[in-house]
Amino acid sequence: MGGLAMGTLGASAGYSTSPFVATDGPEVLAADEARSRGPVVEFRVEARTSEVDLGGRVMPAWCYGGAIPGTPVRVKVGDRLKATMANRLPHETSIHWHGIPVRNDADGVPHLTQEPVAPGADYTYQFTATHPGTYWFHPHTGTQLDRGLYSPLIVEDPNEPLVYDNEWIVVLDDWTERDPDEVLADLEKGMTHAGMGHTRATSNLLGGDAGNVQYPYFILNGRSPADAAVFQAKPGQRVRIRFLNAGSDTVFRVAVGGHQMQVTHADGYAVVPVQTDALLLGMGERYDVIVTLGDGVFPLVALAEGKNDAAFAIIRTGGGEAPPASVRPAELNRHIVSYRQLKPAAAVEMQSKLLDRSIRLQLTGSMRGYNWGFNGKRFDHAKPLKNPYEVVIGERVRLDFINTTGMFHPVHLHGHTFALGSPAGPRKDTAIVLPGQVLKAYFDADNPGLWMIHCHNVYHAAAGMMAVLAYRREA
Ligand SMILES: [Cu+2]
Repeated sequence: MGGLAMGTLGASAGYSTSPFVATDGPEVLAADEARSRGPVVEFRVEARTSEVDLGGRVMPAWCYGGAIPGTPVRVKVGDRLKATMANRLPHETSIHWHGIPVRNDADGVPHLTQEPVAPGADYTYQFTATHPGTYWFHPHTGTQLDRGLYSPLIVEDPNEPLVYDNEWIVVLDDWTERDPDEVLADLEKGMTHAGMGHTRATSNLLGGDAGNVQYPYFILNGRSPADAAVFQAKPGQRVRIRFLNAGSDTVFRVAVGGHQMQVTHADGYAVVPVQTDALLLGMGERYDVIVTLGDGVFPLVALAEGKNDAAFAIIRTGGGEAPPASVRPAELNRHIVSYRQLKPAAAVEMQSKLLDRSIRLQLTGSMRGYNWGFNGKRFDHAKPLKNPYEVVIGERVRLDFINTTGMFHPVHLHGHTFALGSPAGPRKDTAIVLPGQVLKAYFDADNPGLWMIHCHNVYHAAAGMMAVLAYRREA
């Protein structure tokens, strides 16, 4: 147990001599104090090896609590979480709470915000659930996420303004029996599409190259199409669906046959409701939608973009034959809501303020060298503070992601939620940058610490497309 006794790492990161705040420094503690506090809610997460049944095929996996996805954790906004992770894996690990502006020393980045948790050890994270929404947690070590370690984290709002009858969580993932570390080694050797032979995954929606890894399975709530989940409801009911892409190398295009979806939240933050036929989810992205259900049996299809396969579930409100897993509803090829069409709800719109700092982050690298990075530099996992990007507390900051590569990248910022495109844009923590595109992400530097910026393709991140955003100590 060492969750709160973090002084050593802060010191080894050089609190007394470093120009940057320590992960448990006074600025970090002051920001944490200022956040709303509810009751302490304790829970325990066991990371362990297991076997999962993906519809008749039993395969080894690493997961939280022995299941894929791990059992969703539900808390209320303002709750002060005290989460103990028991590491029963044969490897060191940690947990990152994706999308939550945690206290910096609870962010779960090994060698940056904590020392890795050794096999057999426990570690306690403490942070406040500051904002309602759909979040999730996963490791931040190498390719561990692709072994099945992920779980939804739902922060409920006691004054929830949305009205609905049912709520479903839909977690999407790409799955292979291969050891992800071997897949990464193949990619680093220059096998440009590991396991894919000469097949290239391509998608116009993603500007070309749609992924590097061949997955034999695409799973929805841990189930392959052969053993699809069945969601039950009554005709006319309004259901809130929380979609989460926990995949490592796959974008999903999602639709419900015979239905439109009303998008209500992006990455946990409310948007002005907008109707769409389909959604595109990059790795790490979440959308909440409301669907008013018809009478019958309907397919929920999550196309693995560019990969000629899909994850699948069935929605049943009445009698009739279930559609086959091969069905491809017309909605998939109709309107797909774009970032531009998303507007933040008034309550979560960023206030206008003069820009204090912009940080240029050119996305660099190629499949051939597998040398993914920012500004030509690959992240050095052993020396995370080697080339940090600096901010000062209180600044309005803009990150300019400039994709000079031939491939899309879902970029993710820890500890903050940004406004996408302009300060009036939707609030998100993860967004796809297409090849040749520039994506601007505005945020307020209000959560001091050392935070990762990285691509959420776990293979790209492991290969080096990561950087650290470091708050300077106040003079
Ligand atoms: Cu990437």
